[in-house]
Amino acid sequence: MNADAPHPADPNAAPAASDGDQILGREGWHVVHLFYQIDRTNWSLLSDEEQLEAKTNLTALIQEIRSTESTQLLAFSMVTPKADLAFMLLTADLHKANEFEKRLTLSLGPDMLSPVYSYLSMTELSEYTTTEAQYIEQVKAEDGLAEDSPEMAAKIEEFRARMKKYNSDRLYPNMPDWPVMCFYNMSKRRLGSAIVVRGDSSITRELTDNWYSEPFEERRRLMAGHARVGRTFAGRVRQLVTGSTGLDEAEWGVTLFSHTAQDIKEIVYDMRFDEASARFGEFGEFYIGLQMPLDALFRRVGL
Ligand code: 76R
Repeated sequence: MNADAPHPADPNAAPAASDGDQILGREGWHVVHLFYQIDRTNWSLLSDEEQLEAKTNLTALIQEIRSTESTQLLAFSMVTPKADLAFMLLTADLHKANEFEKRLTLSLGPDMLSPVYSYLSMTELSEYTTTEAQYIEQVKAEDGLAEDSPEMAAKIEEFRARMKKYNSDRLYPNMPDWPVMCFYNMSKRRLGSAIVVRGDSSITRELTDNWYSEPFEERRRLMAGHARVGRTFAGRVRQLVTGSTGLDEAEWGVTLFSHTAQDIKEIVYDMRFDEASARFGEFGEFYIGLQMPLDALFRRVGL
């Protein structure tokens, strides 16, 4: 190669284009799940020094991303050959998400990491959380407190603090370092109406399940049932449900963390019986990964 020829783009060089501009949500973070296969042939063609340099590059990039404000990066060794290696990136600015994603893909050199699956979503608040007015009604009914009593004022104060923390945990989650990660996408069924031809040849139109045609109160009731099942896994499963309607293939990304694969299997199984999932749940492919320190991860995936 001509020594004067321009160098191939340094994957770790910061790009100029997005600097200064930011694409932020009104609230919350962008979330990108990235799944890669390692090209074993290309990797084996590198010398020991080149392999070491490539790994040093990737390590430096991961550290840079992890030290970026309002940004988290998790790395996984994937179980089963659907993918070898995966990252989950949470960051405020979509330009940053895009930049980091491109640089991660090139971090070991060209054609070393081939994307096999990816998912773009955003953290979001739930539509169905209890409002202050609902909470007041609940306390009035359950504890018999008057609306203007000091006890009620204290309860409301407590409720506000709890909701503030709860909402902030949903929008700006602190991701756990629990070893087992499960990712899949999910949509709520929307079949609309169907024409049904009866045995006597009469034709009728029957409404079939469509989440988006259900009234809000019904959706809220269903989600409350869903949350009740979820809470039986408190301490065993941590979940982050991120919205992806209009951003990717399905309507949500579901990321679960646990200490054993069995807990994942059990929560997903139990949820299937809950009306919200039984009637309305539609699921994409499941990906299971293991979270571990980088040096162990590199060894595990054969880098
Ligand atoms: O966030 C909350 O705790 C409030 C209640 C709640 C909402 C609004 C909640 C609780 N979820 C909510 C929303 Mn969930 N969740 C899933 C799956 O595999 C399946 O069948 C479903 C995949 C799991 C395993 C899970 C776990 N959840 C949602 C939504 C958005 C629906 C919408 O907005 O229309 C989806 C797609 C979804 C899916 N959920 C919980 C859990 C768990 C463990 C909880 C309890 C959390 C806790 O109280 O600690």
